[in-house]
Amino acid sequence: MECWKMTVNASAISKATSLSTLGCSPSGPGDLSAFRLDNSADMMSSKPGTFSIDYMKNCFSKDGSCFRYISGSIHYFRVPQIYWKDRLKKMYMAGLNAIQVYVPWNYHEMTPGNFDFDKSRDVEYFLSLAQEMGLLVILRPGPYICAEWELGGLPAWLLQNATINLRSSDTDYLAAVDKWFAVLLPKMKPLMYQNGGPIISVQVENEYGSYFTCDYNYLRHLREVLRSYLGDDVLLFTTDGNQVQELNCGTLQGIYATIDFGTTDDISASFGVQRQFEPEGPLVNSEFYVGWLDYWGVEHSTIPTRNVTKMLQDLLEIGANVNMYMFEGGTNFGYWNGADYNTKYRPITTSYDYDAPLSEAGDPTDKFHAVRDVISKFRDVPIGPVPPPTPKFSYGRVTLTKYGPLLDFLKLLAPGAPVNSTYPLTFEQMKQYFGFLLYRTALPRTIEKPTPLMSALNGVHDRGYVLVNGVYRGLLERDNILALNITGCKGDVLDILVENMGRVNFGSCLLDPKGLVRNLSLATTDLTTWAMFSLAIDDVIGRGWPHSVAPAQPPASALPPPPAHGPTFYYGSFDSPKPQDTYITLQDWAKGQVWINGFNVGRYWPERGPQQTLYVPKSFLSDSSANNVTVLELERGPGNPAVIFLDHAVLTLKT
Ligand code: NDJ
Repeated sequence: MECWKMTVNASAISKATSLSTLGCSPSGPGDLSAFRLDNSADMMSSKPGTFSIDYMKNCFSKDGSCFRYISGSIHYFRVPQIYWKDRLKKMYMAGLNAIQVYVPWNYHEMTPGNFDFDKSRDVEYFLSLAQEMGLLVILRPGPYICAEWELGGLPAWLLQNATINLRSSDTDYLAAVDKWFAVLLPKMKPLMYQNGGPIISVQVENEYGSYFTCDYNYLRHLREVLRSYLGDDVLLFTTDGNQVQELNCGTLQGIYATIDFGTTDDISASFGVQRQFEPEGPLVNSEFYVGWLDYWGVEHSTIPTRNVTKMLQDLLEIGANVNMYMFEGGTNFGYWNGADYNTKYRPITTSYDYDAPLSEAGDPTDKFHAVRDVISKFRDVPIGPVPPPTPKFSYGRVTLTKYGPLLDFLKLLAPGAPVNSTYPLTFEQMKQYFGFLLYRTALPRTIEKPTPLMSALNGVHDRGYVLVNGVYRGLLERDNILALNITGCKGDVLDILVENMGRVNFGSCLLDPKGLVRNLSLATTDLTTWAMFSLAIDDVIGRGWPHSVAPAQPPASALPPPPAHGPTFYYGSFDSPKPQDTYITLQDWAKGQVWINGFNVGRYWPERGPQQTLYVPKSFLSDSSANNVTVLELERGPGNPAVIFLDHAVLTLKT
């Protein structure tokens, strides 16, 4: 796999352009009052329903008057639908006048040609709520969005085409993009500001200048498609890092160039770079990092509030437009997290708390109030109480029962015949895009002495749980554990349950197929004659299994002797007559996936951390019947299996 990354040389940028020459205030950066938003100006506007750039006054022009946005990012796909209004209200109360929103293609077109805009995917409803709340919208429809989201928002089914060149003018890729935009953009058109809706501007691609292809024809194509659906008066913009070489490849004539940077960057140098590409027009930091993302195995990221408020104040003082990324992070429910690849595969946690002003569960933090205080110096923040944190409840300890090893339920989980192939097929070739796939073969010879089962070419994407004749032998892990000693007799069944931990969303290694993507060998012998079972675990659990059919755990005497380690299902239940948000924790467990009432809450991995709890919104719970908890533990469950529901999140590494 060819991996290429743009090197970023921060020192290459001259600081010659000082803040005083950058301000977009007609009266100079010292005079902050010039930037106070004055809604009455909108009432007297001479060009109602217009949103454009005033190159003379170095500002956006809304209805004919200078306008500056103070915005925050929120992703509807990471927030339970019942809470959309609550989160938007809190953002409005923080003093924001806009939100910035990605649209993840893969969330809406899970399989080619099947589009889903219902319920949690109802982006039009989300945007109309924003408008109701008095928030404008900066829309980022991709098609690539990055965002620590599975494959940066691109559908994994694109990878069925082995030669596809993502994020380029490759005709196969563009044909798929065009079909998607032909569905999405007509839905966005009535929501454009020019048509009475909240969308003031639309981003083209995402930080395209950091991607190696540097294909202007691709950007040109997107520009034309966006214009053709949304109108020639749509304000298009790009966002890139704050380095010249990034804007070189990421910008295009007719699309306004903006940049992104965080609290450790230099405002003056950064905007100096924007000014090289946009000598006039508003200064825009499209992603001001007020927090940061988390990887499994790395301490929870935090950005100190004082650094955020200091830079926010500086940005607002010079009249810059700013979008805070993220203002509300939310959760990568299910299998939706992305990953980075930077010498090593680094998956993102289920929590996307992001140390944002609103916590993962949408609660105002100290950072929220500090940010609101800064904003209040520049515009009137709405009067009235900020909505309080949503109530949390600690449902306590819930005992689980071991239901049985995954292999015992193969007929149920994989009702169709397995696919046979000499060499292993990937998830994408199997048309299963998420979750778990089972690979089965037979040992080609008797191995008495421990012999390495090897993934010499690092081809287990991303974790493989190995069983011989149903007995768990250990695991292989991408970039980490490439060999596992096993023994067995000729003809013994070798099973490898492969877990997809989320596709790479950033950098040049976007081609990140899952499963056994290279041959496995037993010492030097390549293993062949595979049977592959697509597992519909989520469908089956979504239909109520195993609770719907589960007998109580067999009496202890009838249980087979341990070890019952390896991929195993557990189940249990608890009541919540008055459902409230809660957090589930699985402290003595190793690694796995949790469902509550069929909702895939996400991945747990307490040993790796930092995330120790999973957010369970009250909408996943029932007020009238027992709540079903289902756990798929992949390595080893505890002796006394139980989960604990807490009333607070724990996102820090175990000490
Ligand atoms: O546009 C990107 C956004 O979607 C910019 N970011 C954000 C980080 O949260 C997010 O992905 C970057 N991501 S630069 C790459 C992180 C690599 C360390």
